[in-house]
Amino acid sequence: MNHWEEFLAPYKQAVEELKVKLKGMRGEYEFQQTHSPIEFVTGRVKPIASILDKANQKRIALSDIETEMQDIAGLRMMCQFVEDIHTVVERLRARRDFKVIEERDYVTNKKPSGYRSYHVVVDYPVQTIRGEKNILVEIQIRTLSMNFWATIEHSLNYKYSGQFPERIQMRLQRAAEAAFRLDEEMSLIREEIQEAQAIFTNKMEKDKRG
Ligand code: 0O2
Repeated sequence: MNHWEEFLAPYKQAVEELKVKLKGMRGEYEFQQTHSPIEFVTGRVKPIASILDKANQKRIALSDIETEMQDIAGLRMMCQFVEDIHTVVERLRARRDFKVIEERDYVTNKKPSGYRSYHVVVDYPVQTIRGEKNILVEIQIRTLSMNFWATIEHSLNYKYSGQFPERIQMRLQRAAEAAFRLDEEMSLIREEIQEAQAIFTNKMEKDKRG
């Protein structure tokens, strides 16, 4: 095992465990046949090249990345409605298997790029053969529409290394505003949508039972 593999092993474990746990939250809502504030959950360990890039950009010494880089282990929780984001954050704060140590609300305070999302940094204890190891994990909570925008912007960022031509920059700003308005519109008809989804789920359950 090389140095990086050994260093990243507990981060991989944390991501795998948290994917199971956070997907489990969604499962619980499904059992209760109530609206789930969680649509889906993804997770990843930051690739080594991205860790090195970020350390370089932010002038973080390699010996400090464990404490200074909070998103080596990252989870994303996607929600249908902006209101769901706040429900999810409350559930995360109430959990006993990790401790929320920092929150960044880019939903209310969007970034200059137009990025919106709610970031929660948690201190998660991983059990290893050498004892407990505490890992920082960043959980990003966002709506489907925020996720759509961020995914597209992230790919473009990769292509242009953050130096967008003015035309693309303007389009991205407009797309961010459109995504924001889409969330607002959906929130206004949230109750109707949730009622329709409940009717649909009940029908599927009845059909399954025959
Ligand atoms: P990747 O590839 O997703 O891992 P800073 O970079 O200083 O603004 P900091 O302290 O790193 O902030 O933490 P922050 O802002 O809470 O979270 C950084 C992560 O949030 C990024 O990780 C992205 O995942 C996401 N993010 C933040 N701003 C933007 C943005 O403008 N556009 C998109 N698409 N995502 C964003 P990485 O390491 O940049 O990338």
